[in-house]
Amino acid sequence: MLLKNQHQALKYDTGSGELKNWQITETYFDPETLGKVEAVFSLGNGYMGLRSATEERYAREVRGNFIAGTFNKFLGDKEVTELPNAADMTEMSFTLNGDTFQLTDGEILHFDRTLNLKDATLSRTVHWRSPSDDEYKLIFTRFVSLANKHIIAQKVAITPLSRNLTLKLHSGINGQMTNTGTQHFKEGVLRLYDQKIMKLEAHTTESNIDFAHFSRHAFTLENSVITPKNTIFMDRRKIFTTFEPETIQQNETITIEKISGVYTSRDKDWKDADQALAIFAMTPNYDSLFKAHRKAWQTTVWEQYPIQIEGVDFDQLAIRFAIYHLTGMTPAHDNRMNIGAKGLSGEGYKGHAFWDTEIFVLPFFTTSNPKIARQLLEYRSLSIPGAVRKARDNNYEGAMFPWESAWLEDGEVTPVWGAADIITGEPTKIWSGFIEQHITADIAFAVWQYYQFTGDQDFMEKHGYELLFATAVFWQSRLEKKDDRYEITGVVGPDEYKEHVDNNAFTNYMAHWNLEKAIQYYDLLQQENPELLASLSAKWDLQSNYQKWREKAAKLYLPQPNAALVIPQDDTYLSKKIIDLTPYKEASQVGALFLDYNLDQVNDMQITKQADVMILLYLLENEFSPDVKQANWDYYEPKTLHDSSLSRATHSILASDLGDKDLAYSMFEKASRIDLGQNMKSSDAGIHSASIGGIWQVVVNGFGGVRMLDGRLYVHPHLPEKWTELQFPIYWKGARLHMKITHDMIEITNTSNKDVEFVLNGTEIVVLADSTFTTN
Ligand code: IFM
Repeated sequence: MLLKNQHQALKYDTGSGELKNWQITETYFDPETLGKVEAVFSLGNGYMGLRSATEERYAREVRGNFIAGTFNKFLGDKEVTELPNAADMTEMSFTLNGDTFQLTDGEILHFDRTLNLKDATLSRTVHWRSPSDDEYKLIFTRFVSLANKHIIAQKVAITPLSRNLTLKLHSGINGQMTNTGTQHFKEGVLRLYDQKIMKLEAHTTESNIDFAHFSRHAFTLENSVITPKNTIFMDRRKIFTTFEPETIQQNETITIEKISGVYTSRDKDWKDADQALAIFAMTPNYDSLFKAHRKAWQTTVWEQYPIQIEGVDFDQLAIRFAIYHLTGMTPAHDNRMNIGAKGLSGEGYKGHAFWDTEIFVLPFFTTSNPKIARQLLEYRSLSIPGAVRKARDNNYEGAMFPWESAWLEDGEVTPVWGAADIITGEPTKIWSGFIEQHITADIAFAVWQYYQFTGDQDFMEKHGYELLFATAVFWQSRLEKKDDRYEITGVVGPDEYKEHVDNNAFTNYMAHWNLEKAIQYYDLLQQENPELLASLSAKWDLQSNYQKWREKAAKLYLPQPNAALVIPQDDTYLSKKIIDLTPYKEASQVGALFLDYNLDQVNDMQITKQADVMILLYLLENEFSPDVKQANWDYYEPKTLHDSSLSRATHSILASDLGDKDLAYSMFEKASRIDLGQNMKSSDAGIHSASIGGIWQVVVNGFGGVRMLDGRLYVHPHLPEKWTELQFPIYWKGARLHMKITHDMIEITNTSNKDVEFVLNGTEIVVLADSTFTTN
């Protein structure tokens, strides 16, 4: 059998010509590392995400098909809402002359599996010798349509190479899927229509969402359509058909198409399963579907975000990989839904949205596709009632956004218990849902960032001002008076290795920023839109809040740099024990520290999980001098394990700001390999959405040097030495700019009909409408 050999599992250079830097190929089959490729090669269109499990099944696979926004809660207090694993429509089992096709049996003479980012297709080529010593060539391709979001299309071509083939195909829809054992569906109707279309209906147990799944098959033998003998088979939550075509001659190729569709009562145009069937029945064949799918990727993704990196092929691939997944993970069709921390590529984090969306992913959309950014922010606006309930339940006012979110009205859905404590043997309590509170300010920050980039006044009037005010109402109620100042005690900051800390610098500064912005926009609306202010005041009691904002913001404690210019991460961090972190920094898996210490012990050491003070220095960068940034980098980075995938991208951007190109690039190299790299255990539970958004930020905000500060656009590139050219688009107040940066010049093309002003390398410039500005 072809198993792990000397070379690396993933190859990045299999695309050539038009496909150069568009392909990732898995080079051998390893039944122990299926999860990595299932997630990293997952296919998605924002409506659904399909893990790339193979057609035939294996013991260690984790099949998954997640439909955005279809959350359900299993019975019991210990359960929280999660995104259920919908019925699997991709399973196919093949019996070839009596041998079941299984790569763990017989011998693999050739294997490759490729994700083509350009066309968003997955393909697999296998040359297999069966246990009976017969050879077969099998080619599998599939895609999840971007043009028709309900559709999965699969094609399999089988050629018997050593003798004629008697084929048996068992294929259908399997609704027996679970989320690691939890079954989220009630049984629904099973039916075969016209001897062709299999249907499986299912209903979520608690949220009562109706699902209708359909599959149909078509067979061709050497280009002629054939109709094999078929036998329908039904079981609990399962409908399959066994197909038995006439004998296939040696070296002839039989091609099987399986077209499947899923529709749910969350769809805005859902009527019932019969209507869904009528729509599915009209779906064209694989080739027509593929044509439309390919065009959709070309026109709505690759032409929309034409980012080019010259100099290092892997880096060009990595930014395309990021954009591929940013597209697949984002429910751009529905503002009642958001982005999960693992996108739609796995069960990890239960499909919940975190600050990952606003701080790590949203900047990509705000800058490159503002319409989608607006929808994502509307989700937060629509979930204000849940945030108000969370505030009330905690004796606060305003909108206290949940650390983890699912349904709009849910409020907090963070699970309370997590991984095992190695000392006590008990589950560790997850405090984030109770006291990781900075997310409320992070959302406000993203609203403002969106507004500054887009100038979208309509959004502000309908959603944005309210979000800024409702969050500030929360903060003023959250602050605690201590002598003559206000503090925020007992929180978890971004560094989740420190629990119940007082005055986490990031939290305090962001809360302060939130209050100041609310004051600023209250003043502005008083002048410019008193009617809107009056209606928001009536809802949020803004008049009395405004006075409190002013008084409390002025007295909110903001930890200042000490004599060594280090900003204390919290009140006690700098007095904690320091240990040698070298073994943990060099460990191949994150979290190695917890093999030696439990969280209580880590709480007492100067060990930081991820960017904490460092992300403060990035988001509020013009509040800190370069000296302070450098001193904090030097102090905190050696104490940071980067145990969260969110960490390295922020560090890379800061290193660019500090002028250390090599450090910035080496941090980028590590960030861009979190999912795409050779660690075959990095992504089993799903890809890392924030890290993927972070890759884009490193390229555009770090190396491209694009920033918005105090409402103005700044560009100050720091091109890595190894790159010869970087090109990317950004939108600024409705104008589309295309940046081309080399080591010798910067060229900015304004394709809009309005002039754009900004600060380029410290100099104010204007790029006139429909024109190109070039430096040198
Ligand atoms: O939001 C993050 C958090 O900052 C670190 N732990 C994982 C979460 C989800 O990605």
